[in-house]
Amino acid sequence: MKQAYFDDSKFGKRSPIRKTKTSTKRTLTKSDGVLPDDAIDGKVISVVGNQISVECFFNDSLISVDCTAAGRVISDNSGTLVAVGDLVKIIIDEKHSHDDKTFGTILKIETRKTKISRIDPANKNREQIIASNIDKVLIFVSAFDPPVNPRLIDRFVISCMLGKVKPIVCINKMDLAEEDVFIEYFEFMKDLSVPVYFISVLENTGIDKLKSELIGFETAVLGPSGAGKSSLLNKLIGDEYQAVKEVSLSTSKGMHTTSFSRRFRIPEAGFVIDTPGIREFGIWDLNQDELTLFFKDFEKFYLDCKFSACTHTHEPGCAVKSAVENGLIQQDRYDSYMSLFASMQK
Ligand SMILES: Nc1nc2c(ncn2[C@@H]2O[C@H](COP(=O)(O)OP(=O)(O)OP(=O)(O)O)[C@@H](O)[C@H]2O)c(=O)[nH]1
Ligand SMILES: [Mg+2]
Ligand SMILES: [Zn+2]
Repeated sequence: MKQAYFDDSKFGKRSPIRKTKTSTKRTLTKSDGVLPDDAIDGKVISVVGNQISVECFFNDSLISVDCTAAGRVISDNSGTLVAVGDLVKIIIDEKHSHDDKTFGTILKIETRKTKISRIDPANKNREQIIASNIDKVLIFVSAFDPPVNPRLIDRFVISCMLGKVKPIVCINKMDLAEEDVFIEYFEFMKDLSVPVYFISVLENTGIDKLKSELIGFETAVLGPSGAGKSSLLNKLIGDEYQAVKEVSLSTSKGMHTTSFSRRFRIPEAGFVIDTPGIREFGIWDLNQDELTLFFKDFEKFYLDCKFSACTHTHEPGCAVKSAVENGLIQQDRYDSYMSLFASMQK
């Protein structure tokens, strides 16, 4: 009989341990923490409150383990303690496990290689990790109902760059929109090296091209509620997805709205993470002086600004502002810059 345990005495004062119950304070530095011999590697596939589903190999088979975090967890990550995509060390609680369910405890969270995060809407001083260790983020919006929100897309793109993740933009519900207008509008994304796909899940157009961007990669799908994220994943994944949907339906009073993030295997290869609709998206950890670096489409203009430290907000002789006046930069794009600039700390 082995019990999930964690021996505090193995860690010195400078250990990167995060208390999970009594404190959210970080005390994170290097440590030579030793884990129990029977700790195994796993990957977080969903987090619902403090119920964490971890996939791992145990007795030569791939299983899903229902985990909770230990009272103290080793992690040198910032923000949310456990996020979908995290690589973890767990120990299986054999005493309480049975044929149908395996339980376990998370002892350690490995350093996140990439992430997509935002300012926690419930606490502006905290970083909320939406997904970690992903290759790409599919910024998924619809042309209509809900309409495109260019500022939200710009924020997602910047956060991807900060989190070392490749952004891809997808505009769904093109069955309801004029294609030419949208294609022209998103031209500037070329300067940012961000691919843009125009699709209709309903009419099954553009899906194959988009799919080839996802196969073999780990991708988080993010966007506003109702854009059609789950409809797309339903199409890409099929049966496994349906099974989860049935479960969430019974708990959400018949609504189709996704209420928690979950990782799914793409049958051909790779993974996608379905996430709940996002209403607010505040960029974590970016200050005003760095903002222009993320507006690469402004680059060909701002070298000509009169002042080298031009912020492109009020200065005379600003080449960015002239480009906006001459229609070389879209007004929307500039408004996006201004709105972000105003929302940021110096
Ligand atoms: N016209 C049209 N409707 C679509 C298309 N794709 C999805 N829808 C509809 O849009 C609605 C929302 O779809 P969902 O897939 O639940 O949207 P979601 O992005 O997962 O929403 P949340 O889970 O709330 O974040 C559903 O009624 C879909 O049938 C499309 O290509 N065209
Ligand atoms: Mg959904
Ligand atoms: Zn300027």
